Amino acid sequence: MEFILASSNPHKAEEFSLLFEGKLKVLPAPSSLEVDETGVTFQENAYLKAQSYFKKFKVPTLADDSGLVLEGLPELLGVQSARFAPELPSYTDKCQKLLDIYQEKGIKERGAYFVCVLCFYLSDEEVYFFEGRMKGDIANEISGAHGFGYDPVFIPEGQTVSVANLPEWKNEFSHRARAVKNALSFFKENVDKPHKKL
Ligand code: ITT
Repeated sequence: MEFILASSNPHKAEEFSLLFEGKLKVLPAPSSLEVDETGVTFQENAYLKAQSYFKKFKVPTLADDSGLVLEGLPELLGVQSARFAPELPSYTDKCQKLLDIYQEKGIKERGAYFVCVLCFYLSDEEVYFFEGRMKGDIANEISGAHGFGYDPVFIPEGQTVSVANLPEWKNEFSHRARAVKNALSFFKENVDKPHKKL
């Protein structure tokens, strides 16, 4: 099976190429599309992205919708994670702004989790979703040079440093890695059985 990746985020493509290595063929899309992410859930937005690329390129498509959910500020990021503080061009500034909001509002609840929903759009009749999560806490300061987005301010459960310091760990246990594992075990289970339609 071969899929194109319905994403314009090069960091996601990089992570997927390690995660799918030799197991599922995921190719870059011929070009990237502007998709209005109007859904209110990660599933809806993953579906909107996968469907738009499928309609345009007419080949099986994989989309990722992901984000960071903050227990103490549930409205702030979530499905809007990519659209937080649009006036700030860099993620270092966005991460700092996030930390400042915790400080200014005196928010003690620093629990958070990343969510990744994958949508495999094989045809209009055959669409599969897989989810992965990574739990942790929002750090007190920015640290680490790996990863992307909010990695420098997220300390995963059981770790003492941000995920931006833990590239190998992230590749094994991130929300994206867990969603990919779920997808791979489903496809392995089903592709080997010819009576099942895929
Ligand atoms: P596409 O929609 O084109 O795939 P995007 O970056 O806009 O790219 P999303 O709408 O799924 O993707 O937004 C996800 C945002 O959540 C992303 O821009 C980051 O800010 C954040 N995010 C997702 N996964 C992350 C990760 O592994 N580490 C850090 N931040 C992450």
